[in-house]
Amino acid sequence: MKKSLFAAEIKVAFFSCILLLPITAAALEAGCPAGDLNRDCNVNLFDLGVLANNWLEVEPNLPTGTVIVNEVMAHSHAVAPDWIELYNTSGSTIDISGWYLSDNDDDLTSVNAYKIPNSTTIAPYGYIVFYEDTHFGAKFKLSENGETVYLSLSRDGFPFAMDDRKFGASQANVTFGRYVTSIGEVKFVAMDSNTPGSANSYPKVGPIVITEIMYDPPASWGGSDAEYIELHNIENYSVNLYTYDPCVPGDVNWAFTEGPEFEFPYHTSIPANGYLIVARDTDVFGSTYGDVGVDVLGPFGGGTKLSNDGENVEISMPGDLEDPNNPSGPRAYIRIDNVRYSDGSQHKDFPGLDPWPKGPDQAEGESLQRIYPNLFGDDVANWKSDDANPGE
Ligand SMILES: [Ca+2]
Ligand SMILES: [Ca+2]
Ligand SMILES: [Ca+2]
Ligand SMILES: [Ca+2]
Repeated sequence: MKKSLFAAEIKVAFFSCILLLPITAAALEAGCPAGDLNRDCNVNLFDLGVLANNWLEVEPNLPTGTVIVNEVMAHSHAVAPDWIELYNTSGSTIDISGWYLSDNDDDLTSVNAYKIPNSTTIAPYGYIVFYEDTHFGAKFKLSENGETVYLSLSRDGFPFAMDDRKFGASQANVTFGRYVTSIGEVKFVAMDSNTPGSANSYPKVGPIVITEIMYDPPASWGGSDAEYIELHNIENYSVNLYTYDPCVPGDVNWAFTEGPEFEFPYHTSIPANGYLIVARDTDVFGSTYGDVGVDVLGPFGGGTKLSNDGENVEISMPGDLEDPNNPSGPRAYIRIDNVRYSDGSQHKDFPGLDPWPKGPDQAEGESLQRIYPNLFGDDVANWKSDDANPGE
């Protein structure tokens, strides 16, 4: 009831204030759409909430994003609680008494939202951690298969979302945390170590990383049939691209969960510090590049190709079945590595200048190559264009 009243009231506000949209400098800098007021690069109900907040000139008059969801543990050890870390991005102490944590955007501030106790403040540039067992667990629990955490407050019965962070399925005892790339993109990714109450660690990298993407091979090589992805094991031990699930017979395979369709065949592994190629067409790969000295798997499924504009390529390991009693039903996958590459000319995604190298997009035999396998992969600063070198 309150929600529909809220929406109707906001609509009036939206149309009467349409010329006064307070587009934030941060949103423009980040290349987010006009109308994105809470810096999440989406235009949705939360932005209307921000607009209403500005229009009504009610408390708290705190810009959204001042206090943020900074790190989340959603898959703790059996006896340890899950937790949510908040960070105060400002130089002022902020009173968050009566604010809410929730995992449901239909219920930001009511029955299943956790209300932060009175006299709760966060110091300038400080952290605060809320635990499942002593704080929010009676209201909601975090899913190890991934979901969204919302930080909100309520004014006059209306919810205002201050920040939200979506995260994927998590490995046991691995947190998701906020990480800002070289060009200012905010990522919420698996962390190398857990840091409740302090600055986040570097992202978790490996054991398997994407090191080369040949997305636009020359026509004389076979065009898209000569596409491939190179994977690299950065560890000093062999890594199996399959896992055992007690709920199903046999093993469950790793797969590309974004990009070309491909599930790794039975008992694939990558040797210590070794490489593996996944080719769109293994015959064309062999005739084009010869024997590269490492295993070459393929083809991509369903006729899929690597986009010549750019896309997200993501390799994942199997997580839990959504329903343990239905072994053939849907399953969560845990991201191991990904890169959202571009071809250097997608100005719609990168207003001004697309920073990705143009070389791989020229169909002249260059590919996109990771510079440092041990550093975070989903950042343009870690990629260059160079002559194809599959298998090394
Ligand atoms: Ca932290
Ligand atoms: Ca292509
Ligand atoms: Ca292109
Ligand atoms: Ca290579």
